[in-house]
Amino acid sequence: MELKDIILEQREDHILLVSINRPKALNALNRAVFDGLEYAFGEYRNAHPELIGIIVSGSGDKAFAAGADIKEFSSLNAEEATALSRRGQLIFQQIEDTDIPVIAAVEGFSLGGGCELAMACHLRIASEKAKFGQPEVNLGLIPGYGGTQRLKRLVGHAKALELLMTADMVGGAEARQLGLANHCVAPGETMNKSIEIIHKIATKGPIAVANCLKTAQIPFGQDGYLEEARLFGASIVSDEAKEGIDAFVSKRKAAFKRS
Ligand code: DAK
Repeated sequence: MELKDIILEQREDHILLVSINRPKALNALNRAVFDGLEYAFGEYRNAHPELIGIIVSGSGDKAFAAGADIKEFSSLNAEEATALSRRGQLIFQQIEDTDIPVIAAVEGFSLGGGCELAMACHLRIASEKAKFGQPEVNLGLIPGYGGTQRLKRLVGHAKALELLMTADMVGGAEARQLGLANHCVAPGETMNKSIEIIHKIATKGPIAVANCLKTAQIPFGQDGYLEEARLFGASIVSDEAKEGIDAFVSKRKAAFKRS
C-alpha cells in the first residue's frame, strides 16, 4: 500500500516504528494519517507475526501530533463528522487491541486527537518538553476519538473533567505524576526509552503478555475478573507456562518461543 503522511519502518530487532510525517502541520491527524494507522495496525501487523512491539511517534521534535486536522473539519456536516469520529474511534480501538506492546514516544505537543492517539497506545513515554492536553473546547468541540473515556481511565474522573473543561496543557513531568505518562525523560530520549521497554517485555512469555493486554483493557464495570480467570486457566496448561515454570524450578533463564 502506498502511504502518505506516515512512515513505517521495521527495525532489525522487529520493532515497528510508525511515524506521523507532517512536521509542518505539527503532525495533525488528517485522513491520510488515519489510513496509514489503519494499515499499520491491521494489514501490516497481521502480515508480520515477528514484530515484538510498535512505537508511534511524530516527525521532528516539535510535536507528537497537535490534534485532528482542524482545517479538514471546516467542510464537514454533522453526518460526516459523526462518521469521521466513529472511524477514528475504531482505528484507535484497533491500536489498543494490539497483542504486542504499543508505545507512544511523545516529543512536543500531544493535543486533542494527538493526546487521544497517545492514550490509545498501551504506554506513553513523555519528553520533559512534551505538552499534553484536550483543547477541543477552545474550538467549541468535544474530543471525538475516545478522549473523554481514556483520559478518565488514566488520570481519574475529577482531573479528567478539569483538563477537558479548562483545555489546560500539562508538561511531561506533570503527565508522569498524573499517570498520563509512564515515564518522563530528557528531550530526544523518548525513542530509546520506548525501545528499552519493548526489549524487556520481549523476554517475557508472549502469550502471557498478550493476555495481560487483553484483560487489562476491559473497562471497569464489565466482567474483567471472569476473563482473567478464563485466561489464567488456559495459561496454566500452556507450553509457555510449562517452559516458564520449568525454567524457574531448574534455575535457568526461560526461553519462550515467539511465532
Ligand atoms: N490542525 C491543522 N493544522 C495545525 C494544527 C491542527 N490541529 N495544529 C497546528 N497546525 C498547523 C498550524 O496551522 C500551522 O500551519 P501554517 O499556518 O504554518 O500553515 C503549523 O501547524 C504550525 O503551527 P503554529 O504556527 O500554530 O505553531 P505554534 O508553535 O505557534 O503553536 C500550537 C503550536 C500547538 C499551540 C498551535 O498550533 C495550536 O494551538 N494548534 C491547535 C491545537 C489544537 O487545538 N488541537 C486540537 C485540535 S481539535 C471529532 C473528531 C476528533 C476531534 C473532535 C471531534 N469528531 C469527528 C466529532 C478532535 C479534535 C481535535 O483534535
